[in-house]
Amino acid sequence: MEKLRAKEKLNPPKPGKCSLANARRRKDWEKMTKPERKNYIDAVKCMFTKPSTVSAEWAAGARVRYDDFAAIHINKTLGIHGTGNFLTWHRYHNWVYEKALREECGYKGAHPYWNWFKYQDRLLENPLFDGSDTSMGGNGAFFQHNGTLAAGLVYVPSGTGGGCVQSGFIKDISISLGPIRPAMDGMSTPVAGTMIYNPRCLRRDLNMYAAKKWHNYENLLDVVTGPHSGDIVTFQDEFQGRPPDGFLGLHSGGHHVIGGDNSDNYSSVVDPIFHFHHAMVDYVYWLWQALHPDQARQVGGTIKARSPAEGYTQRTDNLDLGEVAADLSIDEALDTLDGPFCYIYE
Ligand SMILES: [Cu+2]
Repeated sequence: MEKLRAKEKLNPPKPGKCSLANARRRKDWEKMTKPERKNYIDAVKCMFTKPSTVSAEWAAGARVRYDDFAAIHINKTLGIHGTGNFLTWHRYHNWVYEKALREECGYKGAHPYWNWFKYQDRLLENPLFDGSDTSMGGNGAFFQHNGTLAAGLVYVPSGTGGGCVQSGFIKDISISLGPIRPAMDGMSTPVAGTMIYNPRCLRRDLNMYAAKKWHNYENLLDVVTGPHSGDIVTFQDEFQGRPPDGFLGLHSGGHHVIGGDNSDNYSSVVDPIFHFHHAMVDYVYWLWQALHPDQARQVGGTIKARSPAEGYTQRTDNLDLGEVAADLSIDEALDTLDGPFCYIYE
């Protein structure tokens, strides 16, 4: 915050432009009032009733507006994970979703985030998952299974759920796309094509083993101020996780804290909790940028997941959201107070 203020003194915002004073403030779900949470939930329900806006040729299985955001993530999966555009692509995707909630579905606030660093050993008490009508739904029904093999490499023991979500508004919602590569044992057969319509309930397996192991302050400090914070490549690699070393880290670990449909790299976005998880990923990136002003605009890493064969990410590369939004260059996505964005975290 101090660094942001200092920066603003050097570059005072022009009238009508984004500044710290008029930026939207993204909050911890727990810090939002109940009417604010209900307003958010109503907007998500609306995304599941309005029709999809993308073409059937591109995403045949997309039925409702929500599916558009799942379809583009599925479509781009191999070019947005383990890559140099991971942080900015998900930042842009998250922001376009937030904008749709506001402009198409009556949401009044900024996108909330899931604070990973609380409730790790009592996930069902987290106001996000407590199953009340101001939560994003609770755990899945108990489903006997032998855990999850994250990224095909890291074993995560089963949680206490695994089946269909039983509480909150999510229990009445039907999801359309996926699974494509579910990593949880016993999950329904993957669909044959990535865009096939496969209506079903949403599954979760809330997992305290994963929450305690990866969502801890040690891992946070390591990437924001510690040994893995020095440059963008070191930061983003550690943040995303190193599955070959058995380390899922803050980002991948979080998908396995939710589990079930979230065990699927491609279609994890079918669970609306995805956007809370990625808002938190963005919060940590934003924090890292504020703490490392000299490295904040660095871009590094590869175009295809951890494979230099197709070259390295450049600031001029476009973040491609297909039919969901216009292209945005990585350069325009580096600052949350610039480009199309105007938000901060609190
Ligand atoms: Cu993703």
